[in-house]
Amino acid sequence: MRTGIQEELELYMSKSVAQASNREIYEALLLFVQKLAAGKERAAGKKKLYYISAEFLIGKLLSNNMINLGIYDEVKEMLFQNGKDICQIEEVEPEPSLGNGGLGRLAACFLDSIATLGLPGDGIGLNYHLGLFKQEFKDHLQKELPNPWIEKQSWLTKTDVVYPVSFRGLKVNARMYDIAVTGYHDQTNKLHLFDIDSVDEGIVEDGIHFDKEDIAKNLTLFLYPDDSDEKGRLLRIYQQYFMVSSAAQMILDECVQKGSTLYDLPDYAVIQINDTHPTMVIPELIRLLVERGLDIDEAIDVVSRTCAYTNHTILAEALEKWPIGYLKKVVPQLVPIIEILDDKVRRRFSDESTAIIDRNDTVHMAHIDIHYGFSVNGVAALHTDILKQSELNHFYKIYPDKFNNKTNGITFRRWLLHCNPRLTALLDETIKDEYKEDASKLVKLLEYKDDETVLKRLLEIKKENKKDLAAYLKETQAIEIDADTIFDIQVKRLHEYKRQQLNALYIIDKYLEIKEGILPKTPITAIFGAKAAPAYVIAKDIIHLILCLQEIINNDPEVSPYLKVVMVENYNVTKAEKLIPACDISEQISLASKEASGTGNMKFMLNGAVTLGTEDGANVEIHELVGDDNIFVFGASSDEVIEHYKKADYSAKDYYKKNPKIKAAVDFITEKQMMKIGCKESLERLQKELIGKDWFMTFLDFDAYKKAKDKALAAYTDQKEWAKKMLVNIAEAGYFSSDRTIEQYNRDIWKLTRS
Ligand code: 26Q
Repeated sequence: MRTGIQEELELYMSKSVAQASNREIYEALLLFVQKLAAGKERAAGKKKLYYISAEFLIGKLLSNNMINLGIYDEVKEMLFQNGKDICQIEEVEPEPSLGNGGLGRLAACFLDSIATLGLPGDGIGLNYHLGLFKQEFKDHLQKELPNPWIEKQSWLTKTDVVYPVSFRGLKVNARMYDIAVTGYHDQTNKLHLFDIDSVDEGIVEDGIHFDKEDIAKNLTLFLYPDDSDEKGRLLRIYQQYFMVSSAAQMILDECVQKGSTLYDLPDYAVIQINDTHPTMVIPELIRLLVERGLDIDEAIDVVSRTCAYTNHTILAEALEKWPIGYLKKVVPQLVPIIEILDDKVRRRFSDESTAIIDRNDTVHMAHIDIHYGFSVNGVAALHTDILKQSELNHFYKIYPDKFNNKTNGITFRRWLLHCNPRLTALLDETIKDEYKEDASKLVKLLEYKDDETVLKRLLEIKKENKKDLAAYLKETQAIEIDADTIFDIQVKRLHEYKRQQLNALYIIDKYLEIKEGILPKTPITAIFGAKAAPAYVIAKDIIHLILCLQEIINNDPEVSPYLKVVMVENYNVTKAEKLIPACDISEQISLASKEASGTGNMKFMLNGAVTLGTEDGANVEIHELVGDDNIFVFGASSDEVIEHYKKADYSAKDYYKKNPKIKAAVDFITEKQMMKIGCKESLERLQKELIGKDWFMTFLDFDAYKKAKDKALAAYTDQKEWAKKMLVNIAEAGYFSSDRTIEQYNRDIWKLTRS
């Protein structure tokens, strides 16, 4: 059949598909998909959700949109008939890098599910021109480069909607750009990204350096530029206020247009505040409502019934606190309002720890959200419990009813249908395609637990995916790996609490064992992918360590047949889509109590990897679902860890002295062969940090990690039993669909009616 799609594309391109270049086809498809999405119904209703987030890590959109619009298979076939490969056309699309990691990716999964469920809800964020930096490796070090992603033809639609935003001594215009968010099947929503016309990419010099004070030119240039100095932190406040002031104006406009008197704002709008980054929307809305005639108490009451807050971290250093002086410098108009909010809190509660402005004149953003929002949620059961019982216990005592849990989820459209077509096909054949609408139906796969053919197919699919990944890594990084080895993967942002260093120490230990003649039964390929914040010195040292290990181990002919190390460059959503379907062992080894949820853990599980993890974040819920036989858990519990911090009784040095394996691995970091290729300063600093501090207790779990990992590696040799573990993981992953998460947000917090 010569489809309508082909005709339309050829009209756009003025040439036949067969003769067009991949880029021409990509651009024509983009126009076609945009037109199709524009024709879809917008989810509507009296009340609407506004999901405000400084990050939306949406990934490439072409294939995802085509899947959601139901034309992917048809387009793929049509291209194939014309001698074109859809995968190569996907390669043309740049990935928008509008997020750091989990929090941004979660926002993107949520938009997909909100549209899919037909709920009226839009995303609001910023249009960073150069996004998060692009990572390159040079001399075994991370180098940061700008990552331009906006091309002449892109998914962004420029609108005529413009709002004035005032800073101290500077007034700018915020222009709204829109990206259509297609749901699976018929509904679409929008992602609104605000920007200013005067941004100038020309001010970037030498990597990602630029003049941090030239706000008119740099405001939406990068995602969270370096906040290690005051100028960077001030720029962050400029960005945040720019985002929320535009958002607040837009929300009020839309609500008034729909008939709101503003006194009834909560009937028209619910605002989900994604971590504390958009917190200033609370005082900004109050300010605007007062400007429009409400008295301050009414305004505070209305806003408090409109805003809800999601917490994504318990790490003290990630909880935003700003000196009031910063706010006076950038947004003096908010300061009197924040002072009133603080005053009201102080009148009601004598407990200093719940104040908004503390004794040092520092504003605690989360405290604004908790006092002046109607809901506070954590992102996994354990995380919410820790918030209630320790981290935010003082608030929980005041507002027990505000606290609730919403365990994170992922969209199966991207993280199964799109990234793993082979597994999708097997599921379609076995359990039929009901699971695409209702992820809980995946459990039907359990009926095939003893079906030899299905188990064999699962292993074959994994092998094919591993071969694809091996080919990709050979092409992109000239690294050769073997699909017959175990693919053990840890991909996520580099942070000490995530403990990539624990994995690296294990690798050193294994290297030393192999050198002694103790050989693993199945060879191991240890794969990492991680970006480190540009100013996070120890994180960059850990990347350096892994890159040095990669060079030494892969070039050692005695060791490399049994062990290889790969550090994937510039880990991002696109690379995740290639890595995750090819994984055997999913490394989720954060120090218990520190990883709020994790969402990579869910993506790996869904694609048939077996988790090696601590009882942290959503790993706990994965464990409960799959049972002891289908996961490898290890390490200190969150209670034990919290107790260690309380008593301050963990001493890395004691472990180093008493445990010969730990000592040998840590000593290796600065041994001759490492120093020969590595940077002395960096390796010594890391070693010293580990022995002298090790704030995230790497050594505490070393023995348990080694034992659990060796057990997992041994289990892999029984392929049939392993395939059963894969099957149970896939079957039980339904719970982690973001459709379930969004249903729960809507049931308990948003209360939107479906159109
Ligand atoms: C804070 C202050 C100053 C500068 C930057 C920041 C900052 C920036 C980004 C703080 C936090 C973030 C991002 C946090 C994040 O990604 N959190 C992750 O959220 C996921 C979704 O809920 C969870 O699954 C992860 O466990 C959590 O780490």
